Amino acid sequence: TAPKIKVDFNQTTGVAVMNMQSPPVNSLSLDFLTELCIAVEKLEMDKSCRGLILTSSQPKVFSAGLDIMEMYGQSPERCAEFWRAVQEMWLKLYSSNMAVIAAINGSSPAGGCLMSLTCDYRIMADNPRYSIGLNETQLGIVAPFWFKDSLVNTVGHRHAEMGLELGLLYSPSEALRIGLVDQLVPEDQVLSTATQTMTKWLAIPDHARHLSKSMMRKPTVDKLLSSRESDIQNFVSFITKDSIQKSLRVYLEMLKKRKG
Ligand code: CO8
Repeated sequence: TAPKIKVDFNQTTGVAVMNMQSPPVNSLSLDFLTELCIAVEKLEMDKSCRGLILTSSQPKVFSAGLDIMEMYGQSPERCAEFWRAVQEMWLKLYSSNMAVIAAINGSSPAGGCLMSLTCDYRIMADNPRYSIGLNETQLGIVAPFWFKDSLVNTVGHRHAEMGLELGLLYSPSEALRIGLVDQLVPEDQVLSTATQTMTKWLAIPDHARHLSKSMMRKPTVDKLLSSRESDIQNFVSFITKDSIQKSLRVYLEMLKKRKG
């Protein structure tokens, strides 16, 4: 099968661009997450790689979030394996020593938003058709505490509370206003702006930036590290409930109907 992640590493600048290229919408399947984690780990171990830009090769979509088919009609064992991979993706990106910039060139709901939240800086295409947010409640599911923590750490308690309860998907300008993204640029400048911005982040001595990042993020990371297994159990028992499976089915049908 075709690779779902394409990495372009520029030796001269020390910056890697990670393109998500899993049609149609870069949904985060177990295979996708496994590939992504391996790619991040490789770059993390390469001391010459100091910056990472996350972006999408798919038109109009950064990432549609977790692959709903991984949560629908699957065995508890498979759900547990999937959830561990979601945790691993978050842990790797959120605690990366690299400067990580999200070049959000399309919609970024739920898990796509989570992935953006792990980055140090977010640049989004200024296209009102795109949206970003943790919309889990709209699917009848609930974002776990570390999704919530990532959001609180970025937009503060009040916007996180309202956004999570209502499952809000924000337009780029609303996202900028609440600080969910840091900058809006025309669609064709997202990647070039990310590259320019990276220069500024890499001008800071690595050790000082690492320690500052770690100081800000370690308590959030440690919280998940110390409760990984119970978080998996919570997910599995929640997602395999008949009522939740029914909500997911209704949502999937809505997605298909809305089409065309
Ligand atoms: N998973 C699986 N398939 C998906 C997903 C997804 N997340 N998103 C879209 N698809 C499928 C569609 O069903 C469609 O399939 P088909 O071609 O067979 O009909 C295909 O991808 C293309 O989708 P669209 O036609 O909708 O493409 P558009 O370009 O019009 O729109 C969007 C792109 C905006 C990304 C749109 O597809 C969308 O809104 N998708 C749903 C996004 C979403 O709500 N994701 C939430 C996933 S849940 C999550 O990430 C966190 C869960 C936390 C766990 C909670 C603990 C219990």
